[in-house]
Amino acid sequence: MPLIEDCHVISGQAHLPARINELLESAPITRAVVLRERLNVEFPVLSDRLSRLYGGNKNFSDWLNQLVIQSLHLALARPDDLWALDTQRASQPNWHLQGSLGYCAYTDKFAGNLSGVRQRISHLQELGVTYLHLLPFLKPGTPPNDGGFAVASYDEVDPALGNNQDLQTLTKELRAAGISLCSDFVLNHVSHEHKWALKARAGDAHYQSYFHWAKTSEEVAEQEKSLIQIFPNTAPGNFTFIPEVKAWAWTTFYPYQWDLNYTQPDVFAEMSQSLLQLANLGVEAFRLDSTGFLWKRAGTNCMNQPEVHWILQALRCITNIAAPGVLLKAEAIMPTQDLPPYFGLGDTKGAECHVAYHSSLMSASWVALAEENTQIIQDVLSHTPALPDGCAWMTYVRCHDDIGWNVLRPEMDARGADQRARLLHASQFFAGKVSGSYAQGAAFQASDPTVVHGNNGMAAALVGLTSAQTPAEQAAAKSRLVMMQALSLFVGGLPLIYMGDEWGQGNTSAQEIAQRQGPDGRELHRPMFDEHGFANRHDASKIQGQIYAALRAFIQAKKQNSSLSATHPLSVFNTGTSTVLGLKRGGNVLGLFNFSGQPQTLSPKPAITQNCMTNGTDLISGKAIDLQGLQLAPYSAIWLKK
Ligand code: OTU
Repeated sequence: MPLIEDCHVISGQAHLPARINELLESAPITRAVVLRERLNVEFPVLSDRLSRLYGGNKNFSDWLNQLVIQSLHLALARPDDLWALDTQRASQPNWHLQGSLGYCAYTDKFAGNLSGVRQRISHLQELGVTYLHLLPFLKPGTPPNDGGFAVASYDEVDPALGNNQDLQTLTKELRAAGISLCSDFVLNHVSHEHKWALKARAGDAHYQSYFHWAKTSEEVAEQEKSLIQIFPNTAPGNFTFIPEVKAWAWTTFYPYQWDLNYTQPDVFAEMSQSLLQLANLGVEAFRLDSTGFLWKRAGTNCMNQPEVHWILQALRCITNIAAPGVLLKAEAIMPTQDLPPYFGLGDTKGAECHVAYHSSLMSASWVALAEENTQIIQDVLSHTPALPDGCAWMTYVRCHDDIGWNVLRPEMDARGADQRARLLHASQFFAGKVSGSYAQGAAFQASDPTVVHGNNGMAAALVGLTSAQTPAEQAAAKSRLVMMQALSLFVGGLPLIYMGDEWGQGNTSAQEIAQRQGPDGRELHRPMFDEHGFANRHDASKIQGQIYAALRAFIQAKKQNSSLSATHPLSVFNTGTSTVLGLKRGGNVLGLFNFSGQPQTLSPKPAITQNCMTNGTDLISGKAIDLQGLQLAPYSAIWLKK
């Protein structure tokens, strides 16, 4: 693809349009010099990606220049401390990979409001958190609003949680404590109460072009043929009739979430500027919600289209220009093979997101637990490539969404036509519908009992902690929970712990769910943070204290041993039995994860010696370990170093 005409790179210097040069000449010299350096690198790439998307529009060059100028104004307005952070991070591309730990919470359920979160900073520090993802805190539409994922204004904090000043104060305090704040950036859709949607509804043709419309029911039916359903029970279909417009708005998620039309360049321009404004309030990371859906192409499932990657790469260029310390995280809940492009690997090569959720690994670890067999994890890892410098997987055991099973279809299909039944089994297992199941979760969005979709429930409920009747059952549940977390910690560049999982909080009570707006099954794992359970976290006689201590030991081991860092390559270690997953980090660290409820003895010598690691020191107990004949307790995780 050609670069646009007015941008040539002459001996390492991008030739910048006159208006951009004028702005830089009038800017304070120290910032102007740095911005010019950044533009030298980023402007050619930005021009290229945006010309692929919008180059056919007649005012493209003016539009592009305007976008860059607005971004430069925001770069010039960037507070000094954030500007300094940008500079520091630019020289350390792996800054977010050193001993990182994420934590994810709802502001209201965790701490009341944004100011309340400040009172929790010591709790986060005690756990070792370096990255805090607060679920949507921008002004949402009137409930139901999909837990805030229907945003009515990207420029203001939800008044129920505070104001922009509170956000700025919080980000500063977190930063001083070594914690980066991550905000959701819901860029696929807006609330039907967002001003663009209101104007579109009122007949404004410009704002109507911000959305996708189907004019007839036949057109809707035709499109639906190739689309999937995200919420088949609570929001069937992908279109919603808007009487004022006499057309159907494209609504992939809930009817009140209108998908944005990224063929309209103003949508890209407005969203990218909102992101930079939030970055200037101190938000250090953005979770780019539902990125897979950003581009529609008739006749396809409208997921992961190449244009999605041009959009994200252009966004990366803009942050690299105006806020390079900011981290972009792709929330693309997609099969393993579709994930590498979000890091800029594959056909759509180019710098893209720094982090992406490894949802396949998450779902696979739950299937493995239900099956007491780790084959599916090994299959997923074999499709997981090494990442470019500065990139990391976000690993996790649970989050605010359901565990989606369909991301594992490709791995199952590759094993045989009958293998998808394993996903149905896992789903029923975690819904507590299989005999012998200890789980107290629930199926999500599956009206037909033979169709698998997702499962809800807090980790503690899924591993059997809340159903445990005896000390032995409780101990087994605790081991399952800690092992699952130890796996996430071992694999992740940026492992994420979901609110309450650090001490084993259970599901939201039925009573509490009944009081909430909207019939969404995911409320099951969105409880109010339980102060009583939390207060037991240092009490070794209580299960909460035991979980917390065991988890912290792994967190500390990871922080203290740089050889566990995700900058070292990960490979599968053949343990000789598929009930025990073996993973190697670099050349001298090994993780063993026994997914079976039975003790396992590692015996087959050839498998172990082939792996060139026969002994080591247990990173938790400090004891010397010989792999030959090693006894692994049920559901145990062992990390050892040669
Ligand atoms: C994301 O999720 C959010 O995490 C959900 O909480 C929102 O409901 C949704 O977007 C809409 O904003 O498809 O690729 O439970 O995994 O909806 C992103 C289903 C998504 C989620 C799915 C999801």
